[in-house]
Amino acid sequence: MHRLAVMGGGSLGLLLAGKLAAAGLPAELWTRTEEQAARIAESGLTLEERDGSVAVRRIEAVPFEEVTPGFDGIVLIALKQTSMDGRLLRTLGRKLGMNAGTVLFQNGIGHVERVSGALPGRRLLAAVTTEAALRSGPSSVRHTGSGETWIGEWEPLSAASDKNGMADLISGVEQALKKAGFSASVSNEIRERMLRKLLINAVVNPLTALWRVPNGELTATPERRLAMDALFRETAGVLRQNGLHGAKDSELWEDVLRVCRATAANRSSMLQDVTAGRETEIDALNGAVCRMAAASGRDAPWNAAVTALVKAIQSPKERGV
Ligand code: KPL
Repeated sequence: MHRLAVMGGGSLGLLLAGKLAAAGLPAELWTRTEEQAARIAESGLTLEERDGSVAVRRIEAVPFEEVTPGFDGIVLIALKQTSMDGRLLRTLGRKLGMNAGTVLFQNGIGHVERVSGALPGRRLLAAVTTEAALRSGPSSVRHTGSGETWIGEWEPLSAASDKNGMADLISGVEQALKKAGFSASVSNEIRERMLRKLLINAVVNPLTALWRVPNGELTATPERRLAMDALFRETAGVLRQNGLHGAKDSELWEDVLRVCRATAANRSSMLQDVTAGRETEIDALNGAVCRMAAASGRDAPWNAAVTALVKAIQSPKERGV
């Protein structure tokens, strides 16, 4: 069995780590701070399941800087795009051995290229998940919405790639996620999945953050639905020019509504960031849509507006300006 590590002690990272540990898998958690690792070492990781049951799981928690170089297992990276700066990627490059496999769970796009550039020769998978979780403290998390997780190779294998190694990584990740109780499947079209998820996030995240409502309340009034619909149409149009194909607009719209229903009580990751005074992923979501639109010579006024408005929520102090 592969050694497993979850990198990132936010909502998704704690959920993944807690559920892998609950399934008895050999998982450890890499945190960004020493304080969080110490807290989890002391009191365990508290996981509240969908049915309301609560259990404390023991899991080895290690501050990322102290991870022993040469890790050759599978690392599930559950950090926000905003945390994945050049310094962190260089450190990751030193921590991972040449046989390590990496799975990227970030929202948005652009991260796979950046990470693969920083980890030459390592096997890399992208993951898309619609699981929802809420971190209630440094060592506790609530599973607030069950979703689907897809994993897949970013680029089709070249003739020179290690096909066996890649197949082993894919099945190792799929089995571990399933054993942990997630609905996981392998996708041969992970870029399409990422674009579909980007469309969901580009509608749900900024609007929930601006209106300060849980996902289920986005559709509560005709006025909100009007804004959702406008942002959806514009974003879908831009993404269609950038590789999104295969599904009709009505199916994509149904995807958005399904996520709002399935995660009705959940506060989106962007709303959580805004209320905690953290930097948001707006640049990797609606900002990325604006950049794609500009590259194909079109405007994306709704995306530009929500990007500007979300950025303006943060106070100068929080932004370090
Ligand atoms: O991915 C999410 C997020 O909050 O970032 C959704 C699916 C919208 C769940 O809240």
